[in-house]
Amino acid sequence: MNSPVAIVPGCLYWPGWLDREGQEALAEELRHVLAEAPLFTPLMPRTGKPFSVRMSNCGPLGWVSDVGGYRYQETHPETGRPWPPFPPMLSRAWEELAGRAPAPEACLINWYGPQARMGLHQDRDEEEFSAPVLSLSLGDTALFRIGGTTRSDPTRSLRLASGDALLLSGPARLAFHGIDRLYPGTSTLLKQPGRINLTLRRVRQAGAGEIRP
Ligand code: MD3
Ligand code: FE
Repeated sequence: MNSPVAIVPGCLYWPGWLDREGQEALAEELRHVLAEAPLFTPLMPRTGKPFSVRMSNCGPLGWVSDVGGYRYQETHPETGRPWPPFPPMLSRAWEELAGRAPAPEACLINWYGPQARMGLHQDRDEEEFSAPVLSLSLGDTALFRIGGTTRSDPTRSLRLASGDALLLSGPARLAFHGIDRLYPGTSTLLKQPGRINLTLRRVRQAGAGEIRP
């Protein structure tokens, strides 16, 4: 599995966690997920301004955003259907990298076109912050930035390339982070220019029987 690199406390990084063959297999699994749960354009709460990133989800719960707010829900906001199950490679990735944590309940799929970005934010719509978040990147390289738990804390930047894995736990779980830019043309994996980021998350608090010793 290779030793991870610590980026900031609680943020572990596995460059090239998936080789090209693994990336292709995961991209193929995602094509099936996205056929069932098409990408949608989330809107900012209150203002209704569209995100530059398009999104979908798989697993029991999915993260959505519209004028009414941010939330996790069991169905796709446009089709009304339940989210498709986690494809096998995502369950295995959690098993391998997040180990003892309770099972994930949501995987947010972010699709970035060449001009898309994601402003500095915290992920705090979950009820469970003691479980880690696991991120996998596919396609073009992106410039990722992570700081501390206050917006004005100093930040570190990292290029996330296709096949890279990142695990956020402990003090990094509530760190401000974002994507400043893409480097178009840095990967030939996807059939169109752009990038996919997958984030596996625990949403609800785990029951007593679910925490592995
Ligand atoms: C640090 N995604 O989906 S992945 C997100 O590349 C998100 O699409 C970015 O931020 C992307 O919320 C960054 C790395 C990441 C994901 C979740 C985190 C870093 C995180 C949650 C807490 C702290
Ligand atoms: Fe985030």
